[in-house]
Amino acid sequence: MRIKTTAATVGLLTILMGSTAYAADKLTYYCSAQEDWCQLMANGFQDATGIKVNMTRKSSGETFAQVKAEGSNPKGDVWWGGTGDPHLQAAEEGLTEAYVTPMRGELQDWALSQAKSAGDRTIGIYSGALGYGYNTELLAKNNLPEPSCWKDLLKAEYKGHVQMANPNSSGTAYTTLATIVQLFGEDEGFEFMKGLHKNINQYTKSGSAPIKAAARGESTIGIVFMHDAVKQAAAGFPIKVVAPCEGTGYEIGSMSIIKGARNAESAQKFYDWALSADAQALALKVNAFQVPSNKSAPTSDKAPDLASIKLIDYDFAKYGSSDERKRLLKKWDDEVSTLPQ
Ligand code: S7P
Repeated sequence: MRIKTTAATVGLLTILMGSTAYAADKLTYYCSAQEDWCQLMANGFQDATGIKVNMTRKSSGETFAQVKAEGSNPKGDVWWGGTGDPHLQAAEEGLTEAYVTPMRGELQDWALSQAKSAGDRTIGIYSGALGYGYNTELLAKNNLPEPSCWKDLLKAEYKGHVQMANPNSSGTAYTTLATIVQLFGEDEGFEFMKGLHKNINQYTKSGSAPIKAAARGESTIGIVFMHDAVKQAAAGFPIKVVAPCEGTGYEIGSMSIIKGARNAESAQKFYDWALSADAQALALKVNAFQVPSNKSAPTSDKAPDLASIKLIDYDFAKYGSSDERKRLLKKWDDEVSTLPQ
């Protein structure tokens, strides 16, 4: 058969070829780490590949909700950063795509075990321990004792001085809730959350906001990942970082390709690049002090030393499961957040 070349067919071919090339050259990237790191990763990938990146930053729980809401008409291609639990939930709910990266040989075991428990629908990109930080000047000004344990935060003298995020929107705060339940058991853990509620001045949307408020002197104590508190101290704010004496939980910050991604090829390229030592080295440019998952990526001596922190054996499979995350969040909503302060 001979195709008659007309201006119309040439036009159509140009549009089709153009749109194919264009589809391979862009990436819609959802990011749940700190804004400055998200932006640096977007620019770094764009510079390394020429692929145009459109980035949106939201907290972990919020991004999960967005990916779920868009499930029947996905708009995002890759979700990078944020705590692992909502990534695991997304994997279980079939919202993300399995992908076996050729970068596996360069990664820490904990990054691979995250992938294994999700049937390769997610993977670990960094790790970090939960704790809290406080403003040393405000503490002294208010004649408050130095806290060093989780249970210290329940003391009546800290009323109105403690800030944490809302566990529905924030992966950091969900990690806090799951950590307290694992440390003290569910009944005592919820009693702890109720006691803590009396001292909370605000539940923020974003997980790192409480330590930024402490750094600015707007609040005294912020429950956050320790690396987020170190970042404020490294910026020169009077923040002391605490690894709670009873022990603490930790995160495996994760990355997932969104099911039905319109730019699947770009998403896989981003995934492989983000696991490289060079891409992970970018973290230090923005004082992101998590432990990188690539064994050759550099770390800072300012970063919390996970080996010297009493870490619990955080049950990622259980607390990242859809039923358990929904159940705990509903219980916190019903039994804690509604209590008077
Ligand atoms: O990049 C810092 C960090 O703490 O942010 C992530 C966090 O989940 C995002 O904030 P939300 O708590 O608001 O979800 C962590 O994964 C990461 O370590």
